[in-house]
Amino acid sequence: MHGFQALPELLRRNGSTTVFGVLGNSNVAWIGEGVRTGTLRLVKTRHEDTSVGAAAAFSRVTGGLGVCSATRGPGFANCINPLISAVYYHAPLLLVVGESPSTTDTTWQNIDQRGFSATIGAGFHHVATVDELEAGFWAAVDAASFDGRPQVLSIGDGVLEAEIILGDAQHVSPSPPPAPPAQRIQAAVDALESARRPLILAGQGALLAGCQPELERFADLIGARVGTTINVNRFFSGHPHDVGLVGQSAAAPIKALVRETDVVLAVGASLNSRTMDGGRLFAKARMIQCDIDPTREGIAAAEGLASNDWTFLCGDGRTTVTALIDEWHRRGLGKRPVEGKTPSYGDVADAIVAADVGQDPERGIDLRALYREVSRRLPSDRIVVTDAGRSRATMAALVDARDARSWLDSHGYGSIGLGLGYAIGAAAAAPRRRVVLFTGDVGFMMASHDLDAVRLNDLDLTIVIRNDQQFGAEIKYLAAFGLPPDIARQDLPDVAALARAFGGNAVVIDDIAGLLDEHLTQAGLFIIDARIDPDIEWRVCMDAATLPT
Ligand SMILES: Cc1ncc(C[n+]2csc(CCOP(=O)(O)OP(=O)(O)O)c2C)c(N)n1
Ligand SMILES: [Mg+2]
Repeated sequence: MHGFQALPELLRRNGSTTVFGVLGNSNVAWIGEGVRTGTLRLVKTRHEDTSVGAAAAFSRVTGGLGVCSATRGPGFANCINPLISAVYYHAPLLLVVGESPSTTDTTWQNIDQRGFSATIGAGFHHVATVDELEAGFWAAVDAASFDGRPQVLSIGDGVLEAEIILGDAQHVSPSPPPAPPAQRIQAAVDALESARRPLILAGQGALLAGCQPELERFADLIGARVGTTINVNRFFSGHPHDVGLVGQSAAAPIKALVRETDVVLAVGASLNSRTMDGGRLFAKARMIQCDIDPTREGIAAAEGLASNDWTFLCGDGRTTVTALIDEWHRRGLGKRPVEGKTPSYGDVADAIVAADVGQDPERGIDLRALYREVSRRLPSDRIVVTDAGRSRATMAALVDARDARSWLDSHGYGSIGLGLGYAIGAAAAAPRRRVVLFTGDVGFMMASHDLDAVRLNDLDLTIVIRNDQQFGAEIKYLAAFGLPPDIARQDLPDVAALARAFGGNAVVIDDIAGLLDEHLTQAGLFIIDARIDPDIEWRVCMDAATLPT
Protein backbone atom coordinates (compact mmCIF):
# COMPACT_ATOMS: atom_id res chain seq x y z
CA MET A 1 0.00 0.00 0.00
CA HIS A 2 1.01 3.62 -0.49
CA GLY A 3 0.52 6.69 1.69
CA PHE A 4 -2.47 7.89 -0.35
CA GLN A 5 -4.17 4.54 0.35
CA ALA A 6 -3.10 4.35 3.98
CA LEU A 7 -4.73 7.64 4.99
CA PRO A 8 -8.31 6.60 4.06
CA GLU A 9 -7.62 3.24 5.70
CA LEU A 10 -6.51 4.90 8.95
CA LEU A 11 -9.63 7.07 8.89
CA ARG A 12 -11.73 3.94 8.36
CA ARG A 13 -10.04 2.27 11.34
CA ASN A 14 -11.06 5.26 13.42
CA GLY A 15 -14.65 4.96 12.22
CA SER A 16 -14.35 8.21 10.24
CA THR A 17 -15.99 7.74 6.86
CA THR A 18 -17.10 11.29 6.08
CA VAL A 19 -14.71 14.05 5.06
CA PHE A 20 -15.70 17.64 4.31
CA GLY A 21 -13.40 19.38 1.91
CA VAL A 22 -12.20 21.34 -1.03
CA LEU A 23 -9.68 19.63 -3.31
CA GLY A 24 -6.17 20.73 -4.19
CA ASN A 25 -2.99 19.04 -5.35
CA SER A 26 -1.90 18.12 -1.82
CA ASN A 27 -5.10 16.27 -0.80
CA VAL A 28 -6.77 15.13 -4.01
CA ALA A 29 -5.03 11.74 -4.20
CA TRP A 30 -5.96 10.36 -0.78
CA ILE A 31 -9.50 11.73 -0.97
CA GLY A 32 -9.84 10.39 -4.51
CA GLU A 33 -8.65 6.96 -3.41
CA GLY A 34 -10.95 6.95 -0.38
CA VAL A 35 -13.97 7.81 -2.53
CA ARG A 36 -12.99 5.35 -5.28
CA THR A 37 -12.78 2.45 -2.85
CA GLY A 38 -15.96 3.46 -1.01
CA THR A 39 -14.03 4.02 2.23
CA LEU A 40 -14.85 7.73 2.34
CA ARG A 41 -17.81 9.94 1.59
CA LEU A 42 -16.63 13.35 0.40
CA VAL A 43 -19.03 16.15 1.32
CA LYS A 44 -18.03 18.86 -1.13
CA THR A 45 -18.07 22.50 -0.20
CA ARG A 46 -17.29 25.55 -2.29
CA HIS A 47 -15.12 27.16 0.37
CA GLU A 48 -12.82 25.68 2.99
CA ASP A 49 -14.42 27.68 5.81
CA THR A 50 -17.62 25.72 5.28
CA SER A 51 -15.75 22.42 5.54
CA VAL A 52 -14.23 23.26 8.90
CA GLY A 53 -17.51 24.46 10.39
CA ALA A 54 -19.26 21.41 8.97
CA ALA A 55 -16.69 19.08 10.55
CA ALA A 56 -17.17 20.84 13.92
CA ALA A 57 -20.93 20.34 13.69
CA PHE A 58 -20.51 16.76 12.46
CA SER A 59 -18.50 15.93 15.58
CA ARG A 60 -21.10 17.62 17.77
CA VAL A 61 -24.04 15.75 16.26
CA THR A 62 -22.39 12.32 15.98
CA GLY A 63 -20.22 12.40 19.11
CA GLY A 64 -17.27 11.25 16.97
CA LEU A 65 -14.39 12.95 15.21
CA GLY A 66 -15.13 15.54 12.52
CA VAL A 67 -12.80 15.30 9.54
CA CYS A 68 -12.12 17.99 6.97
CA SER A 69 -9.40 18.69 4.47
CA ALA A 70 -7.95 21.62 2.58
CA THR A 71 -5.00 21.98 0.31
CA ARG A 72 -1.84 23.52 1.73
CA GLY A 73 -1.19 27.25 1.83
CA PRO A 74 -4.25 29.18 0.60
CA GLY A 75 -6.60 26.27 1.34
CA PHE A 76 -5.34 26.17 4.91
CA ALA A 77 -5.50 29.97 5.18
CA ASN A 78 -9.17 29.85 4.20
CA CYS A 79 -9.76 27.59 7.22
CA ILE A 80 -8.45 29.99 9.83
CA ASN A 81 -11.63 31.76 10.98
CA PRO A 82 -13.77 28.64 11.52
CA LEU A 83 -10.76 26.86 13.00
CA ILE A 84 -10.44 29.56 15.65
CA SER A 85 -14.14 29.21 16.26
CA ALA A 86 -13.74 25.45 16.63
CA VAL A 87 -10.96 26.04 19.18
CA TYR A 88 -13.46 28.06 21.25
CA TYR A 89 -16.10 25.42 20.64
CA HIS A 90 -13.74 22.59 21.63
CA ALA A 91 -14.78 20.66 18.56
CA PRO A 92 -12.86 17.39 18.19
CA LEU A 93 -11.90 17.74 14.57
CA LEU A 94 -9.05 16.78 12.31
CA LEU A 95 -8.01 19.10 9.49
CA VAL A 96 -5.80 17.24 7.02
CA VAL A 97 -3.59 19.49 4.89
CA GLY A 98 -0.50 19.22 2.72
CA GLU A 99 2.88 20.43 3.91
CA SER A 100 3.51 24.17 3.82
CA PRO A 101 5.99 25.68 3.53
CA SER A 102 7.01 22.94 1.15
CA THR A 103 10.43 21.39 1.72
CA THR A 104 10.79 19.90 -1.76
CA ASP A 105 8.31 21.40 -4.18
CA THR A 106 8.52 24.57 -6.20
CA THR A 107 5.25 26.14 -5.17
CA TRP A 108 3.81 29.52 -4.34
CA GLN A 109 1.65 28.01 -1.64
CA ASN A 110 4.01 28.57 1.23
CA ILE A 111 2.86 29.78 4.64
CA ASP A 112 3.82 28.87 8.17
CA GLN A 113 0.99 26.43 8.92
CA ARG A 114 2.62 25.28 12.15
CA GLY A 115 2.96 28.87 13.35
CA PHE A 116 -0.63 29.77 12.47
CA SER A 117 -1.91 26.66 14.28
CA ALA A 118 0.07 27.52 17.40
CA THR A 119 -1.17 31.12 17.30
CA ILE A 120 -4.81 30.13 17.18
CA GLY A 121 -4.51 27.30 19.70
CA ALA A 122 -5.03 24.33 17.37
CA GLY A 123 -2.86 21.22 17.72
CA PHE A 124 -0.37 20.55 14.92
CA HIS A 125 1.15 17.24 13.80
CA HIS A 126 3.54 17.08 10.89
CA VAL A 127 4.17 13.76 9.16
CA ALA A 128 7.56 14.26 7.49
CA THR A 129 8.00 10.73 6.11
CA VAL A 130 5.62 7.87 5.46
CA ASP A 131 7.05 5.97 8.46
CA GLU A 132 5.56 8.66 10.70
CA LEU A 133 2.10 8.51 9.16
CA GLU A 134 0.48 5.98 11.44
CA ALA A 135 1.81 7.40 14.70
CA GLY A 136 1.16 10.99 13.59
CA PHE A 137 -2.41 10.17 12.64
CA TRP A 138 -3.24 8.53 15.98
CA ALA A 139 -1.48 11.23 17.96
CA ALA A 140 -3.71 13.82 16.25
CA VAL A 141 -6.88 11.76 16.76
CA ASP A 142 -6.09 11.15 20.44
CA ALA A 143 -5.29 14.82 21.04
CA ALA A 144 -8.60 15.85 19.45
CA SER A 145 -10.59 13.49 21.64
CA PHE A 146 -8.69 14.38 24.83
CA ASP A 147 -10.22 17.82 25.30
CA GLY A 148 -11.86 18.65 21.99
CA ARG A 149 -9.02 20.78 20.70
CA PRO A 150 -9.03 20.84 16.88
CA GLN A 151 -5.93 19.22 15.36
CA VAL A 152 -4.14 19.93 12.10
CA LEU A 153 -2.49 16.93 10.43
CA SER A 154 0.12 18.07 7.94
CA ILE A 155 1.13 15.48 5.32
CA GLY A 156 4.72 15.96 4.16
CA ASP A 157 5.81 16.10 0.53
CA GLY A 158 6.29 12.59 -0.84
CA VAL A 159 4.34 10.81 1.92
CA LEU A 160 1.33 10.01 -0.27
CA GLU A 161 3.54 8.49 -3.00
CA ALA A 162 5.68 6.35 -0.67
CA GLU A 163 5.11 2.71 0.23
CA ILE A 164 3.95 1.73 3.69
CA ILE A 165 2.84 -1.37 5.56
CA LEU A 166 0.27 -0.46 8.21
CA GLY A 167 0.45 -2.32 11.53
CA ASP A 168 -2.24 -4.90 12.36
CA ALA A 169 -2.71 -3.97 15.98
CA GLN A 170 -5.89 -2.11 16.81
CA HIS A 171 -5.20 1.37 18.15
CA VAL A 172 -6.06 1.77 21.80
CA SER A 173 -6.89 5.32 22.85
CA PRO A 174 -5.30 6.43 26.11
CA SER A 175 -7.61 6.15 29.12
CA PRO A 176 -8.78 9.34 30.82
CA PRO A 177 -6.55 10.72 33.57
CA PRO A 178 -7.16 9.51 37.14
CA ALA A 179 -9.46 11.37 39.52
CA PRO A 180 -7.99 14.49 41.17
CA PRO A 181 -6.13 13.98 44.48
CA ALA A 182 -8.32 12.94 47.44
CA GLN A 183 -7.52 16.20 49.25
CA ARG A 184 -9.07 18.27 46.49
CA ILE A 185 -12.10 16.00 46.26
CA GLN A 186 -12.55 16.43 50.01
CA ALA A 187 -12.21 20.20 49.81
CA ALA A 188 -14.87 20.24 47.09
CA VAL A 189 -17.25 18.04 49.07
CA ASP A 190 -16.62 20.15 52.22
CA ALA A 191 -17.90 23.15 50.28
CA LEU A 192 -20.83 21.31 48.74
CA GLU A 193 -21.79 19.79 52.09
CA SER A 194 -22.21 23.24 53.59
CA ALA A 195 -23.92 24.69 50.51
CA ARG A 196 -27.53 25.83 50.72
CA ARG A 197 -28.02 26.82 47.10
CA PRO A 198 -25.55 24.87 44.96
CA LEU A 199 -25.44 25.01 41.17
CA ILE A 200 -23.90 22.50 38.78
CA LEU A 201 -22.77 24.21 35.60
CA ALA A 202 -21.90 22.13 32.52
CA GLY A 203 -19.81 23.25 29.55
CA GLN A 204 -18.56 21.51 26.44
CA GLY A 205 -16.11 19.43 28.50
CA ALA A 206 -19.04 17.77 30.25
CA LEU A 207 -20.53 16.84 26.90
CA LEU A 208 -17.21 15.44 25.68
CA ALA A 209 -16.80 13.46 28.90
CA GLY A 210 -20.32 12.07 28.53
CA CYS A 211 -20.95 12.66 32.23
CA GLN A 212 -24.53 13.89 32.10
CA PRO A 213 -25.92 10.89 34.05
CA GLU A 214 -23.29 11.36 36.78
CA LEU A 215 -23.92 15.10 36.97
CA GLU A 216 -27.67 14.64 37.25
CA ARG A 217 -27.24 11.95 39.90
CA PHE A 218 -24.98 14.21 41.89
CA ALA A 219 -27.30 17.21 41.48
CA ASP A 220 -30.21 15.13 42.77
CA LEU A 221 -28.13 14.01 45.73
CA ILE A 222 -26.85 17.40 46.83
CA GLY A 223 -29.98 19.37 45.96
CA ALA A 224 -28.37 21.43 43.21
CA ARG A 225 -29.88 23.28 40.31
CA VAL A 226 -28.24 22.62 36.98
CA GLY A 227 -27.44 24.94 34.09
CA THR A 228 -25.17 25.26 31.09
CA THR A 229 -22.97 27.57 29.08
CA ILE A 230 -24.27 28.62 25.65
CA ASN A 231 -21.91 26.07 24.10
CA VAL A 232 -24.05 23.20 25.38
CA ASN A 233 -27.49 24.78 25.55
CA ARG A 234 -30.13 22.09 26.40
CA PHE A 235 -27.56 19.71 27.92
CA PHE A 236 -29.83 19.09 30.93
CA SER A 237 -33.06 19.19 28.92
CA GLY A 238 -35.85 17.53 30.93
CA HIS A 239 -34.18 17.87 34.34
CA PRO A 240 -36.68 19.36 36.82
CA HIS A 241 -34.16 21.82 38.23
CA ASP A 242 -32.53 22.94 35.00
CA VAL A 243 -32.25 26.72 34.77
CA GLY A 244 -31.00 26.44 31.18
CA LEU A 245 -28.51 28.95 29.90
CA VAL A 246 -26.35 30.58 32.58
CA GLY A 247 -24.25 33.63 31.75
CA GLN A 248 -24.35 37.12 30.36
CA SER A 249 -27.02 36.23 27.79
CA ALA A 250 -29.40 34.57 30.26
CA ALA A 251 -32.84 36.01 31.00
CA ALA A 252 -33.01 38.41 33.95
CA PRO A 253 -34.97 36.05 36.30
CA ILE A 254 -32.41 33.29 35.71
CA LYS A 255 -29.55 35.67 36.44
CA ALA A 256 -31.29 36.75 39.64
CA LEU A 257 -31.75 33.14 40.67
CA VAL A 258 -28.19 32.02 40.01
CA ARG A 259 -26.75 35.12 41.71
CA GLU A 260 -28.01 33.53 44.92
CA THR A 261 -25.84 30.46 44.34
CA ASP A 262 -23.40 29.87 47.18
CA VAL A 263 -21.35 27.04 45.66
CA VAL A 264 -20.81 26.39 41.95
CA LEU A 265 -19.51 23.09 40.60
CA ALA A 266 -18.47 23.86 37.01
CA VAL A 267 -17.56 20.89 34.83
CA GLY A 268 -15.82 21.38 31.50
CA ALA A 269 -16.65 25.09 31.36
CA SER A 270 -13.84 27.58 30.91
CA LEU A 271 -15.62 30.13 33.13
CA ASN A 272 -14.85 33.06 30.89
CA SER A 273 -16.19 36.53 31.53
CA ARG A 274 -19.33 35.89 29.43
CA THR A 275 -20.27 32.84 31.47
CA MET A 276 -19.45 34.75 34.66
CA ASP A 277 -21.18 37.91 33.37
CA GLY A 278 -18.03 39.89 33.99
CA GLY A 279 -17.81 38.58 37.57
CA ARG A 280 -21.32 39.71 38.54
CA LEU A 281 -22.98 36.32 38.42
CA PHE A 282 -21.03 34.40 41.04
CA ALA A 283 -19.56 37.23 43.07
CA LYS A 284 -20.76 35.56 46.29
CA ALA A 285 -20.18 31.96 45.30
CA ARG A 286 -17.45 29.57 46.16
CA MET A 287 -16.16 28.01 42.92
CA ILE A 288 -15.25 24.40 42.21
CA GLN A 289 -13.94 23.97 38.70
CA CYS A 290 -13.36 20.58 37.07
CA ASP A 291 -11.37 20.64 33.85
CA ILE A 292 -9.30 18.01 32.07
CA ASP A 293 -6.81 20.67 30.95
CA PRO A 294 -4.34 21.47 33.77
CA THR A 295 -3.42 24.81 32.16
CA ARG A 296 -6.88 26.17 33.01
CA GLU A 297 -6.08 26.20 36.71
CA GLY A 298 -6.14 29.71 38.08
CA ILE A 299 -7.03 31.50 34.83
CA ALA A 300 -10.58 32.52 35.68
CA ALA A 301 -9.64 33.30 39.27
CA ALA A 302 -6.74 35.47 38.08
CA GLU A 303 -9.13 37.36 35.83
CA GLY A 304 -10.97 38.39 38.98
CA LEU A 305 -14.20 36.68 37.97
CA ALA A 306 -14.97 35.48 41.47
CA SER A 307 -13.37 36.59 44.68
CA ASN A 308 -14.12 33.69 47.01
CA ASP A 309 -12.37 30.35 47.40
CA TRP A 310 -11.64 28.47 44.21
CA THR A 311 -10.94 24.72 44.11
CA PHE A 312 -9.55 23.35 40.88
CA LEU A 313 -10.15 19.67 40.13
CA CYS A 314 -7.98 18.53 37.27
CA GLY A 315 -9.57 15.48 35.70
CA ASP A 316 -12.04 13.98 33.31
CA GLY A 317 -15.65 14.94 34.09
CA ARG A 318 -16.99 11.46 34.60
CA THR A 319 -14.12 10.20 36.78
CA THR A 320 -14.14 13.36 38.88
CA VAL A 321 -17.89 13.53 39.45
CA THR A 322 -17.92 9.83 40.31
CA ALA A 323 -15.23 10.53 42.93
CA LEU A 324 -17.36 13.37 44.34
CA ILE A 325 -20.41 11.09 44.55
CA ASP A 326 -18.34 8.40 46.29
CA GLU A 327 -17.05 10.91 48.81
CA TRP A 328 -20.59 12.17 49.48
CA HIS A 329 -21.71 8.59 50.19
CA ARG A 330 -18.57 7.83 52.22
CA ARG A 331 -19.54 10.67 54.55
CA GLY A 332 -23.00 9.15 54.92
CA LEU A 333 -24.65 12.27 53.53
CA GLY A 334 -28.19 11.79 52.27
CA LYS A 335 -30.24 13.23 49.48
CA ARG A 336 -31.08 16.92 49.81
CA PRO A 337 -33.96 18.90 48.36
CA VAL A 338 -33.55 21.93 46.12
CA GLU A 339 -34.44 25.12 47.94
CA GLY A 340 -37.27 27.06 46.28
CA LYS A 341 -38.89 26.77 42.89
CA THR A 342 -37.08 26.37 39.59
CA PRO A 343 -38.75 28.02 36.59
CA SER A 344 -39.27 25.76 33.59
CA TYR A 345 -38.06 26.53 30.05
CA GLY A 346 -41.68 27.38 29.26
CA ASP A 347 -41.94 29.83 32.18
CA VAL A 348 -38.81 31.66 31.06
CA ALA A 349 -39.89 31.67 27.39
CA ASP A 350 -43.29 33.09 28.36
CA ALA A 351 -41.60 35.85 30.35
CA ILE A 352 -39.33 36.78 27.41
CA VAL A 353 -42.22 36.82 24.97
CA ALA A 354 -44.39 38.88 27.35
CA ALA A 355 -41.75 41.59 27.89
CA ASP A 356 -42.97 44.86 26.38
CA VAL A 357 -40.08 46.23 24.36
CA GLY A 358 -42.10 48.33 21.93
CA GLN A 359 -42.33 45.80 19.13
CA ASP A 360 -44.57 47.09 16.34
CA PRO A 361 -46.16 44.59 13.91
CA GLU A 362 -46.31 47.40 11.32
CA ARG A 363 -42.51 47.37 11.17
CA GLY A 364 -42.20 43.60 10.84
CA ILE A 365 -42.46 40.24 12.58
CA ASP A 366 -41.83 39.88 16.29
CA LEU A 367 -38.75 37.64 16.21
CA ARG A 368 -39.74 36.05 19.53
CA ALA A 369 -43.03 34.88 18.04
CA LEU A 370 -41.18 33.56 14.99
CA TYR A 371 -38.80 31.53 17.16
CA ARG A 372 -41.64 30.10 19.21
CA GLU A 373 -43.76 29.31 16.21
CA VAL A 374 -40.98 27.55 14.30
CA SER A 375 -39.99 25.68 17.46
CA ARG A 376 -43.59 24.59 18.07
CA ARG A 377 -43.97 23.24 14.54
CA LEU A 378 -40.69 21.33 14.23
CA PRO A 379 -40.46 17.59 14.95
CA SER A 380 -38.97 16.78 18.35
CA ASP A 381 -35.80 15.33 16.83
CA ARG A 382 -34.94 18.58 15.01
CA ILE A 383 -31.41 19.95 15.00
CA VAL A 384 -31.18 23.72 15.30
CA VAL A 385 -28.20 25.84 14.39
CA THR A 386 -27.65 29.54 14.87
CA ASP A 387 -25.43 32.11 13.24
CA ALA A 388 -24.38 35.24 15.17
CA GLY A 389 -25.74 38.81 15.16
CA ARG A 390 -28.02 40.60 17.58
CA SER A 391 -31.09 38.61 16.52
CA ARG A 392 -29.55 35.53 18.15
CA ALA A 393 -30.17 36.95 21.65
CA THR A 394 -33.44 35.23 22.59
CA MET A 395 -33.00 32.06 20.58
CA ALA A 396 -31.36 29.89 23.26
CA ALA A 397 -34.48 30.29 25.39
CA LEU A 398 -37.14 30.24 22.69
CA VAL A 399 -36.07 27.51 20.29
CA ASP A 400 -36.05 24.07 21.80
CA ALA A 401 -34.11 20.92 20.93
CA ARG A 402 -33.95 17.62 22.71
CA ASP A 403 -30.31 17.82 23.83
CA ALA A 404 -27.02 19.66 23.43
CA ARG A 405 -26.06 17.60 20.38
CA SER A 406 -29.15 19.01 18.67
CA TRP A 407 -28.64 22.72 19.55
CA LEU A 408 -25.60 24.17 17.82
CA ASP A 409 -24.22 27.66 18.25
CA SER A 410 -21.66 28.61 15.60
CA HIS A 411 -20.87 31.95 17.25
CA GLY A 412 -17.53 30.75 18.68
CA TYR A 413 -15.48 33.86 19.27
CA GLY A 414 -18.05 36.16 17.74
CA SER A 415 -17.91 35.44 14.04
CA ILE A 416 -20.89 35.81 11.76
CA GLY A 417 -21.22 33.65 8.65
CA LEU A 418 -20.27 30.27 10.08
CA GLY A 419 -23.79 28.98 10.70
CA LEU A 420 -24.30 27.59 7.20
CA GLY A 421 -21.19 25.41 7.50
CA TYR A 422 -22.42 24.08 10.85
CA ALA A 423 -25.85 23.39 9.36
CA ILE A 424 -24.30 21.52 6.42
CA GLY A 425 -22.29 19.38 8.84
CA ALA A 426 -25.42 18.62 10.84
CA ALA A 427 -27.43 17.78 7.72
CA ALA A 428 -24.68 15.45 6.52
CA ALA A 429 -24.50 13.80 9.96
CA ALA A 430 -28.23 13.25 10.40
CA PRO A 431 -29.94 12.96 7.01
CA ARG A 432 -33.21 11.76 8.49
CA ARG A 433 -33.60 14.64 10.94
CA ARG A 434 -34.87 18.13 10.16
CA VAL A 435 -32.00 20.62 10.34
CA VAL A 436 -32.90 24.30 10.63
CA LEU A 437 -30.40 27.14 10.43
CA PHE A 438 -31.38 30.50 11.90
CA THR A 439 -29.24 33.29 10.52
CA GLY A 440 -29.17 37.07 10.20
CA ASP A 441 -29.35 38.49 6.69
CA VAL A 442 -25.71 39.63 6.72
CA GLY A 443 -24.42 36.30 8.07
CA PHE A 444 -26.55 34.54 5.45
CA MET A 445 -25.04 36.42 2.52
CA MET A 446 -21.52 36.05 3.85
CA ALA A 447 -21.83 32.26 3.50
CA SER A 448 -24.21 32.15 0.53
CA HIS A 449 -21.72 30.58 -1.90
CA ASP A 450 -22.10 27.37 0.07
CA LEU A 451 -25.82 27.10 -0.44
CA ASP A 452 -24.32 25.09 -3.25
CA ALA A 453 -23.08 22.46 -0.80
CA VAL A 454 -26.73 21.61 -0.13
CA ARG A 455 -27.24 20.99 -3.85
CA LEU A 456 -23.93 19.22 -4.50
CA ASN A 457 -24.38 16.76 -1.66
CA ASP A 458 -28.13 16.27 -1.97
CA LEU A 459 -28.81 17.47 1.58
CA ASP A 460 -32.01 18.69 3.21
CA LEU A 461 -31.78 22.05 4.94
CA THR A 462 -34.26 24.66 6.06
CA ILE A 463 -32.91 28.16 6.55
CA VAL A 464 -34.77 30.86 8.47
CA ILE A 465 -33.35 34.30 7.74
CA ARG A 466 -34.14 36.66 10.59
CA ASN A 467 -34.08 39.44 8.06
CA ASP A 468 -33.96 42.99 9.39
CA GLN A 469 -32.23 44.15 6.18
CA GLN A 470 -29.32 45.57 8.08
CA PHE A 471 -26.25 45.00 10.21
CA GLY A 472 -28.55 45.01 13.24
CA ALA A 473 -25.76 44.57 15.75
CA GLU A 474 -23.97 47.74 14.56
CA ILE A 475 -26.89 50.13 14.86
CA LYS A 476 -26.18 50.90 18.52
CA TYR A 477 -22.53 51.67 17.79
CA LEU A 478 -23.46 54.18 15.09
CA ALA A 479 -25.98 55.73 17.48
CA ALA A 480 -23.33 55.99 20.18
CA PHE A 481 -21.31 58.22 17.83
CA GLY A 482 -24.40 60.22 16.88
CA LEU A 483 -24.28 58.80 13.36
CA PRO A 484 -27.28 57.84 11.23
CA PRO A 485 -27.96 54.12 10.65
CA ASP A 486 -27.94 54.36 6.84
CA ILE A 487 -24.53 52.80 6.31
CA ALA A 488 -25.65 49.65 8.15
CA ARG A 489 -28.84 49.28 6.09
CA GLN A 490 -28.62 46.93 3.17
CA ASP A 491 -31.34 44.74 1.73
CA LEU A 492 -30.94 41.20 0.44
CA PRO A 493 -31.09 40.26 -3.22
CA ASP A 494 -34.05 38.20 -4.42
CA VAL A 495 -33.76 35.23 -2.06
CA ALA A 496 -36.25 33.13 -4.03
CA ALA A 497 -34.16 33.52 -7.19
CA LEU A 498 -31.02 32.76 -5.20
CA ALA A 499 -32.58 29.61 -3.75
CA ARG A 500 -33.69 28.47 -7.21
CA ALA A 501 -30.18 28.90 -8.57
CA PHE A 502 -29.05 26.35 -6.01
CA GLY A 503 -31.91 23.96 -6.76
CA GLY A 504 -34.04 25.10 -3.82
CA ASN A 505 -37.06 27.21 -3.04
CA ALA A 506 -37.91 30.10 -0.76
CA VAL A 507 -40.76 32.07 0.70
CA VAL A 508 -40.87 35.64 1.98
CA ILE A 509 -43.02 36.21 5.04
CA ASP A 510 -43.77 39.53 6.70
CA ASP A 511 -46.37 38.26 9.08
CA ILE A 512 -46.22 35.30 11.44
CA ALA A 513 -49.45 33.99 9.89
CA GLY A 514 -47.46 33.50 6.69
CA LEU A 515 -45.48 30.68 8.28
CA LEU A 516 -46.92 27.30 7.27
CA ASP A 517 -46.13 23.74 8.35
CA GLU A 518 -45.21 22.91 4.77
CA HIS A 519 -42.36 25.43 4.94
CA LEU A 520 -40.70 23.21 7.51
CA THR A 521 -41.06 19.88 5.73
CA GLN A 522 -39.57 20.63 2.30
CA ALA A 523 -36.87 18.36 0.93
CA GLY A 524 -33.65 19.92 -0.35
CA LEU A 525 -32.93 23.60 0.26
CA PHE A 526 -35.77 25.73 1.56
CA ILE A 527 -35.34 29.31 2.73
CA ILE A 528 -37.78 31.31 4.81
CA ASP A 529 -36.97 34.99 4.38
CA ALA A 530 -38.72 36.37 7.48
CA ARG A 531 -38.95 40.17 7.58
CA ILE A 532 -38.51 41.00 11.23
CA ASP A 533 -38.96 44.29 13.05
CA PRO A 534 -35.60 46.05 12.48
CA ASP A 535 -35.98 48.50 15.35
CA ILE A 536 -35.73 46.20 18.36
CA GLU A 537 -32.53 45.48 20.26
CA TRP A 538 -33.61 41.90 20.97
CA ARG A 539 -31.41 41.32 24.00
CA VAL A 540 -33.50 43.91 25.85
CA CYS A 541 -36.23 41.24 25.94
CA MET A 542 -33.92 39.12 28.12
CA ASP A 543 -33.32 41.99 30.54
CA ALA A 544 -37.00 43.00 30.63
CA ALA A 545 -38.35 39.50 31.29
CA THR A 546 -40.06 39.01 34.65
CA LEU A 547 -41.63 35.89 36.07
CA PRO A 548 -45.08 36.12 37.67
CA THR A 549 -44.74 36.05 41.46
C1 LIG B 1 -16.68 37.60 10.26
C2 LIG B 1 -17.29 38.78 10.92
N1 LIG B 1 -17.37 39.97 10.28
C3 LIG B 1 -17.95 41.03 10.87
C4 LIG B 1 -18.45 40.94 12.12
C5 LIG B 1 -19.08 42.13 12.82
N2 LIG B 1 -20.50 41.90 13.02
C6 LIG B 1 -21.02 41.49 14.20
S1 LIG B 1 -22.66 41.34 14.17
C7 LIG B 1 -22.73 41.88 12.58
C8 LIG B 1 -24.04 42.12 11.88
C9 LIG B 1 -24.63 40.89 11.46
O1 LIG B 1 -25.80 41.17 10.77
P1 LIG B 1 -26.85 40.05 10.63
O2 LIG B 1 -26.21 38.77 10.30
O3 LIG B 1 -27.89 40.53 9.69
O4 LIG B 1 -27.41 39.91 12.11
P2 LIG B 1 -28.20 41.04 12.96
O5 LIG B 1 -27.24 41.64 13.90
O6 LIG B 1 -28.76 42.02 11.98
O7 LIG B 1 -29.26 40.28 13.68
C10 LIG B 1 -21.47 42.10 12.08
C11 LIG B 1 -21.19 42.55 10.70
C12 LIG B 1 -18.32 39.69 12.78
N3 LIG B 1 -18.76 39.50 14.01
N4 LIG B 1 -17.77 38.64 12.16
MG1 LIG C 1 -29.49 41.78 10.05
